[in-house]
Amino acid sequence: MTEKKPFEALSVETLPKRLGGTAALTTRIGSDAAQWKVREVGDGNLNLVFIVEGDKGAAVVKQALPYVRLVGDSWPLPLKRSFFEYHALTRQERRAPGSVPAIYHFDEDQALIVMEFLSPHIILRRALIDGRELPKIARDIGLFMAHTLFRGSDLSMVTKDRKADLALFADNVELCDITENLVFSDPYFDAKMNRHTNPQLDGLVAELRADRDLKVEAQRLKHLFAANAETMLHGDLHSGSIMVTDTETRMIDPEFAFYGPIAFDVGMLLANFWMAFFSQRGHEEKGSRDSMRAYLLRVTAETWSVFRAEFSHLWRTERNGMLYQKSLFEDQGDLLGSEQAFDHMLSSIWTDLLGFAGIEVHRRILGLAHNADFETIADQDLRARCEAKALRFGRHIAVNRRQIHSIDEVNKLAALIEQESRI
Ligand code: SR1
Ligand code: MG
Repeated sequence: MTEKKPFEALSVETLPKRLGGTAALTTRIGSDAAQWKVREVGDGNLNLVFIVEGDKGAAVVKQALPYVRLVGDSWPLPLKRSFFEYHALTRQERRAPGSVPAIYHFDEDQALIVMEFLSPHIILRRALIDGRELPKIARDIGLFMAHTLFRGSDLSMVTKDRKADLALFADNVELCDITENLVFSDPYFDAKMNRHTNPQLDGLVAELRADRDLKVEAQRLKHLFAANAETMLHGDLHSGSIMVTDTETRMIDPEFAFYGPIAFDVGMLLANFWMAFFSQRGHEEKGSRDSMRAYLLRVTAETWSVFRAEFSHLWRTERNGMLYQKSLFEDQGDLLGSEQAFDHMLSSIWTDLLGFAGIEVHRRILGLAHNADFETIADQDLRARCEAKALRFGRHIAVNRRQIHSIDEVNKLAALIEQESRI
């Protein structure tokens, strides 16, 4: 039996010595660890991320810390999130081949994953801030969501396997707790770690925190998030969790994975496109972003349309799980029954994703974890104007989600709010 070593955080200095004997790494990047070049590049809220280059190639080493990096050791966070990330990545690769980085090695005790170095990929959020119109993201992300969300559910999986996974990911308690508080509750009261652009947004923030309909809706969505264990979610699918080139899209960082509602991943993702849209006004130093704004609205429409079409295709071709069995519908010649059931399901996903999207917009402007889309706007008044529009948009789609029936309707609303001048 190999001896269990106590956890120790890696550093640029210690990494070559500690991982120099790891065959999964040395065979790919070169065995002379003394020659490795190591950089720590983690810019997320939680973990260490190293790029390690050797004479044969490069790899990424991601290591969890026993606390929230953004806040420090006053907020402990279990290392086991690395275990959930590893298991989520292996499932995503099976369900949506080629959509996540290849995994070379996992060390549970050291909470570290060695994976493919994606180059020349950059973080999608950065690309959108820079005004890059990437041609493939809508299609790639729409397909990724349809494949992972359908194939991780009772529509597709053997029920015994799904229940085993449900139990496995149910232990990702602390990361769910972060979402439950930071996304669904903290933005709507004066929680300790909240911050917002002040004093410019003070009035609007007070208005939103006094908005009974909004608070009730946020709690109904939290209830759905906590109780509707429908599929294995990525759990944190925002534009900072996606790496892109003009021709490739990869999803990273599924450490928040757990069994929850299909609409959560889709809503969070679309919210990040809508936030990118509202933030463009703050990035016009080098010229108008009209074209970028139009592009972003097209991307939301195309992502939803690709997701819907692929989900429908999987419904017809891969519905082999215990839900809505073919024996009740297609096998009896009742194609209309199958379509009726599908329409119900899709319509719930649509209504719920609007709610999750609205709430995600709010938490990125009112809570602890903000977005670079807005944060990099140096002029505070301009930033507040962009944020205020996004906040009003988020409130509208969350509270009125049952009365909104198409993505065009949502995008028209976004375009209208974008034209407003009030704060
Ligand atoms: C304390 S963690 C804050 C946020 O960072 C992660 O990326 C998640 O989005 C989480 O809500
Ligand atoms: Mg992350």
